[in-house]
Amino acid sequence: MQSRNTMEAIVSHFNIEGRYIDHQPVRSGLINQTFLVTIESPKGHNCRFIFQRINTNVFREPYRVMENIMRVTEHIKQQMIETDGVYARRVLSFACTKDGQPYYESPEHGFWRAYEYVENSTAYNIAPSADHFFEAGRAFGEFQLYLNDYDATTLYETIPNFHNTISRVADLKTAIKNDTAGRLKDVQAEVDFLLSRESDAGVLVRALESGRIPYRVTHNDTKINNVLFDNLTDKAICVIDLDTVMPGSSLYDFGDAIRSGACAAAEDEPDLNKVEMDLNKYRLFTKGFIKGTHSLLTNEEIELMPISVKVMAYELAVRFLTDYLNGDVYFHTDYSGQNLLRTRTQMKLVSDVEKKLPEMIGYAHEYAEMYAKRFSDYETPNQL
Ligand code: GN1
Ligand code: MG
Repeated sequence: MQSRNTMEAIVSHFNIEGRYIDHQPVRSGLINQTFLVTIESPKGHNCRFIFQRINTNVFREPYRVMENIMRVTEHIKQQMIETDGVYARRVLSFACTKDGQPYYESPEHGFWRAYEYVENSTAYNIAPSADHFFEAGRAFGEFQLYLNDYDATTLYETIPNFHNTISRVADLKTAIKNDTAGRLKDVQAEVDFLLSRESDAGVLVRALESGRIPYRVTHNDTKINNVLFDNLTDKAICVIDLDTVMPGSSLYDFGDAIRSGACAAAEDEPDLNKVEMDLNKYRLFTKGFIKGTHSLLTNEEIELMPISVKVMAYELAVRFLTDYLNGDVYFHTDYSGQNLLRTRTQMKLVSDVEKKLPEMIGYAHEYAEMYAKRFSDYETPNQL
C-alpha cells in the first residue's frame, strides 16, 4: 500500500485539477496494483480516479501497452460518437501527465497510469445472475464490433505469445524440467492430466495461423470483473482492463470469459464439487456475445466457440501449474498452494467441458442462426 505522501506525489504528476484527498486499494487482478483516488476539484466537489501501478515484470514494454490502449479507446469512442453519440461511462478515459504522456514513470514510484472512475458502477468477481452474464457477453461482443474495422496488425503484441497455448505448454515443460521450487513430486497427477491433452493446445493457434479464422483486435483478458455494470440498470456499460488488447482471436475472448465466469466458484476453490461450467450461463453469454458482435463472427469461429472454452481453461491450468512449479513468480498469490488450487479448478473445468461439448455446440449454432436472421431482417440492433 502506498503512503498518502507517495500517492499525492504520484497524482501531482498528472494533469488533474484539484487537491488529493485520499486513496484506497482496490483488490482486483493478479498482476497490477490498483487504487481508487479521491480528488477535490477547484470548485469543491469530489471526483475519483483509478490509479494503477503497472507490473513491469509482466508488461515489459508498458509504453507500448499504453499506446495500444490510447489508440483503441480513441477508436471505440469515435465509433460510439458515430453510432449513437454517447460515450461517457462507456469507454475508459485516461488522464495524461503534465507533459502530455498517458503514464507517469520514475525509478522511485514505478510506472503509473490513471483513468476516470466510472461512478455508480460495479465490477463483479462472480456474476450475480445469469442475466449479468448475458450482459457481459454482449459487452465483450460489442467490443469486437467497435474494433472490427481497426487494423489489428498495427497494434503491438505487448506480451508475445500471450494466448499461444502451444508455447504455454512448452513453458510448462521447461518448468517441469527445472523444478525450480522442488514441487514437481507433489503434482504428478496434474502434470499427467495436462500433458495427456497436449494435442488440444494448438486448436486455436493453428486455426489462426492457417487463416481458418481471422485475426481481430481482442481484449484477451475477459474475466467478468473486467466489465462494469451500471448500478441502476444492471446493464453492462464499459469494458475495462485493456492491458492485453492485442491482435488475437475472438475465441480467446469468448473462451476465457466462459472458463472464468460460467462457473460460480472462485478460481482457487478447494472443493472441486463446486466447480462446474454452468450450461445456462454458457448459453446466455453465447447469446449475448453473438448479439454484441452483430453477427460478424464467421462460421468457422462459431464452430470453434465451444472448444475454445476447453482450450482456454486448459491454457490457464497450464499457466497456473507452470507458475506453481516456478515458485509463484508471475500471478499474485495470497497463500502458498494457491496456484495449485487454481490449476485444479481449471482442470475440473476442462473435464466438465469435455462432457458438455455437444450441448455447447448446439447453443452456439442456435444463437448464430437466430441473430444472423434477425440482423438481416432489421437495420439497427435497437430493434432486436
Ligand atoms: C491475470 O490480473 P488479471 O486478473 O487481470 C492474467 C490473465 C489471467 C488471470 C487469471 C496479464 O489477469 O491472463 O486469465 O490473471 N493477466 C495477465 O485470473 O497475465
Ligand atoms: Mg488483466
